[in-house]
Amino acid sequence: MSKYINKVFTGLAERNQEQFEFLQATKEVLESLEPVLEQNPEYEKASILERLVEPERQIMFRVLWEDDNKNIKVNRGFRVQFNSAIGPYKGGLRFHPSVNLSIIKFLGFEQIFKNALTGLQMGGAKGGSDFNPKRKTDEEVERFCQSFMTELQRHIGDCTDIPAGDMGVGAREIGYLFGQYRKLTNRFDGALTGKSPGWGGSLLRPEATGYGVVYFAQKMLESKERDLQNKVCTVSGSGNVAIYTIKKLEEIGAIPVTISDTKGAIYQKTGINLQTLKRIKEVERGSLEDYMRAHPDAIYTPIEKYVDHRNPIWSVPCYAAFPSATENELTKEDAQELIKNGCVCVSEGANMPSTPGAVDVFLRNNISYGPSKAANAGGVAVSGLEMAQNSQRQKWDIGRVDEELKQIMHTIYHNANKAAEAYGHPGNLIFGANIAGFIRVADAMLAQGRI
Ligand code: NDP
Ligand code: 2IT
Repeated sequence: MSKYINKVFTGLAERNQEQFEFLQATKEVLESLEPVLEQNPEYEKASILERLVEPERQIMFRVLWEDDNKNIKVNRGFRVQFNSAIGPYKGGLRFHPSVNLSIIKFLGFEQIFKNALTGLQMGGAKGGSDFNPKRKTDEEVERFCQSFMTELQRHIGDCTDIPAGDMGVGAREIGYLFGQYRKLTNRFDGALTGKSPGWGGSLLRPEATGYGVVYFAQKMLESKERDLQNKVCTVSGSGNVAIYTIKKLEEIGAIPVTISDTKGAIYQKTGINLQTLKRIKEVERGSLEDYMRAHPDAIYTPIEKYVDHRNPIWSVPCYAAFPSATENELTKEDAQELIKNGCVCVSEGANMPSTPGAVDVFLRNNISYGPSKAANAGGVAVSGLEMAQNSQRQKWDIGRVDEELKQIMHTIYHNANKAAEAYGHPGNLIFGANIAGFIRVADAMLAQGRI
């Protein structure tokens, strides 16, 4: 770390003690910017780093709702509007009991660079709540979403800030949130993305993150004259990102053999059955224990049986791995195990799923490693396309959206690769993605003055 970067990070760490995820994400980005700052002293002169790590606005609010027994419940709501130099704030909402300011800030910070990489006009933001949608009735989720939006609506808008889904926020939640937004503002506009295609949503938005992760992996492998055809792949998670990663992998002839959730992990040698998975997770909102009833040939390991708390998925020999559950789910030991068993590619669906130790192992072994802010940008990219369709009051056909998504993922790969090379770290896409995203945002900040 250079003296300037070290000073910025030390100050940040002092001001944000205990925000471990936020400091992990900022440290990784700041470290990779050293060669850029050396060659471009104007960034330091304009204190771009100090400005970049401080959110433009952070909103925290009380969310009061009634459960089905008329008990009053109180949750905490968040929206961190991190940076709007290249477009209105944009990023998902996460409903999960683990949500706190550190997690929302790390996700919002990552979103700045991810959104810049898409080439679209979107700033970075993230929000959510520590509300747990699990085992809640539809009516309870509806009341929570209405209360959450009663506050959030004053801070968002199609030219200001455009939230979408993330963990725990899917089509059902976006529906309730949009209904309340429309009622309170008297506007039908594109202030949320991930809407249903029947009322303003884009085709392919549900599939976009998972499809994009696979397109990115294909691009990385193509540069080494490799592909995924007939290759065994491991996937973690079993939500939106995991499901559509698996769907695309099947479509291109790869064999995804694992899934996991908060209760355990499944290994099915012959390949995961997408229909069963979709039924359990999208319709019944159940757990993977139920998967075994339909597929007794699969192997289920409940979380209590994990050895040393390690997910058994990463010990399954595979050609490519797609971590798609949550942050820091893949450790240094998992990474070593993957490499030992012949894995040549990791494309990250979740945000920051690999610990710094795991990333280090991937880089030292020179595998094709697609960091989350590049590899999973397909979701927000199609959100950006949904915004474009809403502004035009038009609906594009699925072929057009898929073609644009593919193009965007390919461009992200090329730009990250080019930046990594230009700044002395050829092949290192974590450097490349951070640098390419940074330059676009930093130049916009410079051009727009001292604000
Ligand atoms: P979902 O809520 O649809 O699914 C999350 C999945 O991960 C569930 O299967 C959940 O299990 C599992 N999970 C969550 N926490 C843990 C944990 N601590 N240990 C093991 N499993 C866990 O979320 P998404 O698929 O949308 O999001 C997954 C990841 O992808 C997140 O990191 C998110 O930020 C990222 N992402 C999402 C995008 C999107 O468009 N949705 C876009 C880009 C990134 P269970 O079913 O038991 O709850
Ligand atoms: O992490 C992410 O990129 C998302 N959850 C998607 C955000 C969006 O605005 O579509």
